Amino acid sequence: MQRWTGPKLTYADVTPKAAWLGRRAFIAGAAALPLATRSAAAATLQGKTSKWSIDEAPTSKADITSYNNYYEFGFDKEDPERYAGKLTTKPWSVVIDGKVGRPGTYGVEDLAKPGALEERIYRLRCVEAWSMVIPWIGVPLADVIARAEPEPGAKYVAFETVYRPDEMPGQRSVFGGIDWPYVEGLRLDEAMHPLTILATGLYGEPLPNQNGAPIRLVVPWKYGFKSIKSIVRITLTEKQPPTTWNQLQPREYGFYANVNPNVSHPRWSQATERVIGAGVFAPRRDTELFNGYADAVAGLYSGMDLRKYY
Ligand SMILES: Nc1nc2c(c(=O)[nH]1)N[C@H]1C(S)=C(S)[C@@H](COP(=O)(O)O)O[C@H]1N2
Ligand SMILES: [Mo]
Repeated sequence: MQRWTGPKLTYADVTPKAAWLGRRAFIAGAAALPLATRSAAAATLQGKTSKWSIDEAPTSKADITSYNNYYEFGFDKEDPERYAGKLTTKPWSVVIDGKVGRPGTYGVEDLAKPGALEERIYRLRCVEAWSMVIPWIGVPLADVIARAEPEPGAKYVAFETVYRPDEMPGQRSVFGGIDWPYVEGLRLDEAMHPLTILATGLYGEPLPNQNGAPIRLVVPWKYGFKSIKSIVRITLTEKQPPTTWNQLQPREYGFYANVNPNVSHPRWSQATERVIGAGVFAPRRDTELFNGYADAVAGLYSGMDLRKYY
């Protein structure tokens, strides 16, 4: 059996689950286990390695799946893990419509075909000033959009999360003032950028519900709230679509939401971030412009005032 497809080993390929507790545990655990045991723990969702992955140790699977923002299941970080199990994710389809030549309804397996999956190890920076490194499995959004054949008038892409108040307690709550379903959007060129993916897995397994199963957006150079979970509709539009956090607090959350250490949130600095899993005594990390992806994406915003278009 082929255990990896590229020259670079991936964490999902070689890391036994028992050792998914951080880098030191990984090194000690992996070295202590025979090769057969390691391959027995191999991924159930294989993704080809990608040049877009960063070379940083991922946050532990335990932290990635227990410290979440998914307001449909509650406002506390532990709520999504506790309550998201109720969400039915099979079958699941995604409508692609709007300014496209080939609108349609697609199953998740069709949008993210097993043979097309890639592993993308990305930094995730939440607007709340904490960060993780997550080994996603997914496909470039550009490929999905190209199949739908965008029309010349298409300038933006709107995304919508499932609306299912019977399975999502947060959608039954009037607190917080969110107008469900959660919606997000990108400019078409941002959506077509090779870093932008639709993820269906992490750590070599299908996405846990709390992380946005069965399919969610990941845009690593933007604050985490842009990376909308459990998507049921993707619509190409001519006008900039409304987005949930911008509608709720337009002064605090913009449409662009590019990670930027120089533009503070009105209520806190964005200059540094707390690294989840690094321990209570670890220093905060300096936040990087575009979350460290400036070389790849700064060109999308040339000539734009990033203070105005926050
Ligand atoms: N539908 C939906 N998508 C969402 C959210 C949400 O509350 N609802 N939270 C966002 C925020 S604020 C962040 S930081 C990321 C967190 O993703 P993770 O829990 O997989 O780390 O999901 C984003 N996507
Ligand atoms: Mo976030």
